[in-house]
Amino acid sequence: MEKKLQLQKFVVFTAVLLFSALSIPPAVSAGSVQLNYANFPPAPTFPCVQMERWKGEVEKRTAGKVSVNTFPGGTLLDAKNMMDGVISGQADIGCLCMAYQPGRFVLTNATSLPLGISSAKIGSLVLWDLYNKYQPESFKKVKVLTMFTTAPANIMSKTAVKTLADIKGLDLRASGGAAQILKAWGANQVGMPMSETPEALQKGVVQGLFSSLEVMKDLKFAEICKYITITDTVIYPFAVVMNMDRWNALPDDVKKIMDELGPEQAHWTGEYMDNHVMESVAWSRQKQGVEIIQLSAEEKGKWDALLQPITDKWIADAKAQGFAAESIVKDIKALTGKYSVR
Ligand code: DTR
Repeated sequence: MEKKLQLQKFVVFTAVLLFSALSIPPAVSAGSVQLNYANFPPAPTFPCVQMERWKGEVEKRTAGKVSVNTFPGGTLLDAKNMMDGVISGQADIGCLCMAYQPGRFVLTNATSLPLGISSAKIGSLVLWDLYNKYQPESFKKVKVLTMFTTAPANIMSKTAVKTLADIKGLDLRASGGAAQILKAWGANQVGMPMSETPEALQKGVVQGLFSSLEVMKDLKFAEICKYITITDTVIYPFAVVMNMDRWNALPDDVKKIMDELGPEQAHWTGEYMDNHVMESVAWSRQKQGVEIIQLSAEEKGKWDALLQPITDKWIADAKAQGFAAESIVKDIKALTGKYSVR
């Protein structure tokens, strides 16, 4: 009798266990595909804002089939390891600033030449078209999910810069193509990724920086740099890349959604960046007492004249490496014209 009861209890117990196991949704119900997305700068900066927007859109459009875990602030991959870290699969997706490896992304970095791209939106559309036209070798090992650019770069400094004499010998942090520009103006260019800049400014390693102005607010540089000199010079190209095996393993409908999102994300990020620069400048003036310096027409003429040889030098160097350098520059100018009149 006792034994029979025990057996009955066992059967009921097993049945309950089986039933509940079958009715519990699988552990990965948040998304059957989980992707890790690495980014190098801190969360409030624009590369991370666009990352969260992309994550939101992908999760929404795939109805939860894909979930994206984001890693801002270099917690998964830092600025200089981004491309190789994605190629080797340390992260599934990574966001990189091409200027940090100028020799690696020669073709797309040509958008950083002083060619008169006046906004992040125009820059992003130009870059996306340029990439698709030339399909550069440097991105062959990854799937490119989107590309976008910053707004034009300006000088943010602790002391006022109104003339070439003021910038002479000034230690300014900048990356990539901007190095040649600052050198041409006589500054002492100090190269480092944006992620290292707050500390360098605080410690006095540099007296300012050259970049797009949204960082005055996002990284609170306005608390240290009380002057902005408007030069509206170069934009910086960025790419969001995905590990090729992870991409190939995605279901076709997910691939389609991500492909459609590519140009849309470029456009969204460009617009976000342009609007955010305006907010940042207004905040810097109103809340931080930052002075905005406009160079006089005569002074600006002198500054621009010093930049003219830079594009010619890029053409000569890129040609020597086998790039269709003249056509690339011609295309950038034509695309800039096309998107500027919209
Ligand atoms: N101008 C480049 C890229 C850049 C501009 N804003 C941000 C914010 C966060 C990271 C990178 C950038 C630069 O100076 O590094």
